[in-house]
Amino acid sequence: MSVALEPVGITNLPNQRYKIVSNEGATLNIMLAGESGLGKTTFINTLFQTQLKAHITDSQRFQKPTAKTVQIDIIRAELEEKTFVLNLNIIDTPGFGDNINNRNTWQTIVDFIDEQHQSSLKQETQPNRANKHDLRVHAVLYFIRPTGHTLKPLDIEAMKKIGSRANLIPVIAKADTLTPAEMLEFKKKIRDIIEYQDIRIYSPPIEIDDQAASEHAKQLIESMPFAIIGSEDNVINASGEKVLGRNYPWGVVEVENDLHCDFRKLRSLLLRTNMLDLILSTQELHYETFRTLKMSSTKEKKKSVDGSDDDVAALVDDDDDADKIDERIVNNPKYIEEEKKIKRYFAEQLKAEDERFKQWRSNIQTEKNRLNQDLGNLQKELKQLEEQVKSLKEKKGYK
Ligand SMILES: Nc1nc2c(ncn2[C@@H]2O[C@H](COP(=O)(O)OP(=O)(O)OP(=O)(O)O)[C@@H](O)[C@H]2O)c(=O)[nH]1
Ligand SMILES: [Mg+2]
Repeated sequence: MSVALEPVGITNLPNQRYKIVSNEGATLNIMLAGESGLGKTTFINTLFQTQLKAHITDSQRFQKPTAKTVQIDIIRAELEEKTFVLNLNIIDTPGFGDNINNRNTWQTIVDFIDEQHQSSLKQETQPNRANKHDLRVHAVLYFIRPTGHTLKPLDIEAMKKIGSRANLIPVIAKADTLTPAEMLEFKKKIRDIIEYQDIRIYSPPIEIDDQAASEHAKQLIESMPFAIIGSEDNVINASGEKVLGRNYPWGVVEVENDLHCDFRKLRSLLLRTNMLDLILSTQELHYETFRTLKMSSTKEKKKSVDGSDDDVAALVDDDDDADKIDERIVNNPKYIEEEKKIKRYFAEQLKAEDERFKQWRSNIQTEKNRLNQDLGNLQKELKQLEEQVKSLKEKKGYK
C-alpha cells in the first residue's frame, strides 16, 4: 500500500543520520500491544492520518468468538514524504487480554519479537543477504487502560517480558477519560510501579552537546508514560478550527494539543527525533543481547558434547532443537574420528591391563611354589634335626 500523506515529519529523519537510512529510506516496525478496545488501531490510523487498518466496531468486538491466542496482524505501508520513503510495518495484536486465562497472553508477543531476532540471525549466516526481510520490532507501544488506579499484574508481567527484548514505550490509552489531575496522579503511580518492578522502558538518549535536543529528550522522559487520544475524525475546536479530536457535550478534546494529551510528543519520538535511535538500539542493544545469549547457549550445548568451541556459526540455524544439534555433531566426521580414537585407546588400555594382571597372577603362582618348596625343605630339615636329637639322647642313655 502506498499512501499520499499530509506531512507527518519523516523528512526530518535525514537530519539524524542521513547516510545510514537514505539509500532505501528507512524501515520502521512498530508493534501495538495492550488490551482489546483500548484504541490501538485508532491510534495508528491517527498517527499516519490515514486509515491504515479498518478496525472492528464495539459490537463486533463483543460478538467476536473468544480467540485462543493473541493474533498477530501485520500491516505494511510505504509512506512517502517529499523524497523520503518510510517502509512501515505495523504489528497489531488484537485479542490481547481477551481470554479467560490470560497468564501467558504476552507469550505470542514475546515469541514474535524473539522469532524476528532469530530469523535475522539465521539470515546473517546465509550467503545471500540481499533480500533480507527485517521485521525486528523497533518499538512496542504498550497500551494501559486509563483506570486511574494501578497496573494489572498481567500488564506488569507483559511489560517486564517485552521490555527485556525490545524498546518498550508505555502509553495511557484514551487520555480524554481522565481529568488532568487524575492523569498526573495516574502517571506517577505507573512510573513508581515501573521503577519498583524494574521494568525496562525505552528512554530517549540525552545528547550533551546539543542543548535543544537534550531539552526535548528530557521533556519526553518526563512525560512518560505518554497519555494519548486517538481519533480518525475532524472536529471544530473552540477557535473554530478543524482539528483531529473527539466531541463531547462539554467541549472538544484535541489530539494535537499538548494541553490535552501527549500525542505530539509520542509522534515526535517515533517519527522525528528518535526514529533512528529506535532502529539502532534495536540492532545494537536488543538484537546483540539476543545474539550473545543464543550464541552462548549454543556453545554450551556443543561444549558439553565434544569439549570444543569450533564451528558454532554452522550450528546456529536450528539451535532450538537440541536433538538436531546432537545429531549433526554425532554425524560430524571430525567427531566420528575422535570417537574411534578414544575407542582404540580404551581397547589398548584394557589389553595392557589384562596382560599386567596375567603377569601378576603368574608371579604370585611362582612365589607360592617357591614358598611351598621352602616350606617342604624346612619340614625335611626339622625332621632330620628331630632324628638327630633322638639318636643323641639314645647314645647318652636318656629315656
Ligand atoms: N474516548 C476515547 N475513545 C477512543 C480513543 N481511541 C479509540 N477510541 C475508541 O475505542 C474503541 C476501540 O478502538 P480500537 O482502536 O478499535 O481498539 P483496539 O485496541 O484496536 O482493539 P482490538 O483491535 O480489539 O484489540 C473505538 O470505538 C474507538 O473509537 C480515545 O483516545 N478516546
Ligand atoms: Mg484493533
